[in-house]
Amino acid sequence: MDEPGTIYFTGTAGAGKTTFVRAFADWMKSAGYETTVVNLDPGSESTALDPAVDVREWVQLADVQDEYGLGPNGAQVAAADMIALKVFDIKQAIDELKTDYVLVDTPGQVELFAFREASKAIVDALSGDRSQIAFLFDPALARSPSGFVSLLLLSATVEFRFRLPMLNVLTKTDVLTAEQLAELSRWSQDPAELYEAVTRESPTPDVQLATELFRAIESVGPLGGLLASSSKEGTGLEAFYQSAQRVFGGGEDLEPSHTPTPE
Ligand SMILES: Nc1nc2c(ncn2[C@@H]2O[C@H](COP(=O)(O)OP(=O)(O)O)[C@@H](O)[C@H]2O)c(=O)[nH]1
Ligand SMILES: [Mg+2]
Repeated sequence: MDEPGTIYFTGTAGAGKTTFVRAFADWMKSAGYETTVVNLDPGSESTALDPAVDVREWVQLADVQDEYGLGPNGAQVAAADMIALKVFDIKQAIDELKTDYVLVDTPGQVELFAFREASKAIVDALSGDRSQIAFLFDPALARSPSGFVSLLLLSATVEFRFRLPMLNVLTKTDVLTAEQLAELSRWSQDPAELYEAVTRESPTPDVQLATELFRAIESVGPLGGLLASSSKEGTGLEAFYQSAQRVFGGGEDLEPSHTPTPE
């Protein structure tokens, strides 16, 4: 069997990573595909995710805090390094399940995944080249032009750090009006529209900074479009699968491992 394809889900705290991983795993199952859900957050308190492989089996944030007398942030940093030491055990647990797709939920705060050397070591050891990263855009931030640009830059930073294919996903579209959604879609496709919105938002824009940032955004190219989804309403999950599959398989569809559930 080929190495499974692994998707890491990242984005700002509360962007909807854990909820999306669960919704997407359920959609995959109903479509007849097997996935392995992995929790990489040692401090996760979510009961909804139900991961098949859970890093908390090896490293628990509360224990790291107690043992080393650290606060939650210090403990997360220490825990990331401890997880890197356990990565071969984690990989073995994933490999034993032999599924085509591995979905990895990462710690709540994006910087823990994006800026720790340990994360790169973990990604290399778990999945090597058969990896991609889904960067989730929270509408609470993405709704304003400056928030949107900040998320694009953050996504580009993650891409720069990991050098892996990125899928940008807008979550929680159920909280947006149709007009807001259409506007975000235009911003994601047309830098000129976004530039215009940014300069409109701020009465005295720092023109030079905005112009330089836009040049960077255009040339690194994270404006490849934004997949819209709502985990609550179950929308955008099939489109996400198709985009992810294009990256992994060059477009070929997986063979369902069991009969899809009828709608
Ligand atoms: N309305 C709505 N809320 C959502 C959706 N997805 C997640 N949420 C809520 O957003 C909050 C953060 O979600 P969570 O998955 O824990 O985010 P994470 O920190 O990125 O893992 C929770 O209160 C979720 O219930 C969605 O599609 N629609
Ligand atoms: Mg989470």
